[in-house]
Amino acid sequence: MSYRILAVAACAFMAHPFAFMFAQSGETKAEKFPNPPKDYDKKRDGIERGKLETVEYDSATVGAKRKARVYTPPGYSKDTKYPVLYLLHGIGGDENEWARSGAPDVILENLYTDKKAMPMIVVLPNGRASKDLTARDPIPKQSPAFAAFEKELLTDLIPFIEKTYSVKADRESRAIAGLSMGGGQSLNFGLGNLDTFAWVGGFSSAPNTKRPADLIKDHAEASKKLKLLYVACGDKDGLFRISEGVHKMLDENKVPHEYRVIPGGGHDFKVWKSDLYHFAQLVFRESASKKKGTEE
Ligand code: FER
Repeated sequence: MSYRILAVAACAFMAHPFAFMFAQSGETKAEKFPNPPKDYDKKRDGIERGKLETVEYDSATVGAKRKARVYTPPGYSKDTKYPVLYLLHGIGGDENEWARSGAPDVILENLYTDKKAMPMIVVLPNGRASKDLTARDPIPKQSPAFAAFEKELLTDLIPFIEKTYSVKADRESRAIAGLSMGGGQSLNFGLGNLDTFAWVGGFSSAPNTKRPADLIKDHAEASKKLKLLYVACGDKDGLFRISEGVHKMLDENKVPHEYRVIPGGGHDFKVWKSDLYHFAQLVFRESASKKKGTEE
C-alpha cells in the first residue's frame, strides 16, 4: 500500500473511528444487496406495462375524500388475486412522490420481465391523514396527520383497496414500506399491526420512527409473524443512526431481519429506488423468509 493511501486511511480513521466498521459491514452487505444493474430504472422497449391510476376513497377518519395512486401490474386481471404493497412517501411528498421521482412502475416492470418479482398491486397513498394539509404546511402542523394515517390506512384505505381491486386480503399478502418519514410510518404501523402486515420495510427511516424499545411489543411473536423485515440506510445519510438503532434492537432481541447499509448512500432517490429494487425481489416470496432464517 502506498504512503498516500495509508495517510488518507489514517486520517479517515482518526476522523471517524467507526467508519472502518461500517465500511466493512457495508462491503459484506453490498454483496447481498449489490447496486442494481445498469438501466434497472429505465423503460425497456417492447415489454408489457402496468397501469398507474389515481383513485379517490372515502376517509371516515378525516371526513373527506382522499386521493391515492394505484399501480396494477402488466396483465392485471380480475381472475387473479394479487398481493398489495403500500408504499409510502417522505415528509415533503404526497401520493405522487414515488411516481414522480422513484420510477416504481419501471423498476417493477423490468423485474417482472426478468421473473424476479411477484406481480403485485402497489398503493401510493398520501400519508398525511387530513382534509386539507399539504406538503407546504409547516411540519409541526403536519406531524399529527402523519401519525393519524395509521388509523386511516387500516380502517379506510385498505378496505377500499380490497373491495375495489382483485386482491388477496390476508396478512401474508400485505406489505408496507416507505422512505424516510414514510419509512418511520412503515416501521411504526407495520410492526404495530402484525395481524395486518407480514412484510415491512423502512428505507432511510426518519425520526418519526418510534424509539427502538417501543417498536415491537412481543419480539418472539414478531419473529414468528414477520415474513420480511427490511431495514436500510445509506452510511452518508444524516439519519443513519435511526436505522442503526432499529437494527441493534432487532439483533439484541433476535428478530430476523435484513439490514442493508448502502456504502456512500445519501438521503435520496438513488438509494430509495435501489431499496425498492431489492425489497420487491424479496416481498411476497416464500424464499425471503427462508433466507431470513439463515441470516447471520
Ligand atoms: C426529521 C428529519 C427528517 C424529521 C423527519 C425527517 C420528523 C424526514 C425526512 C424525509 O421524509 O425525507 O427530524 O422529523
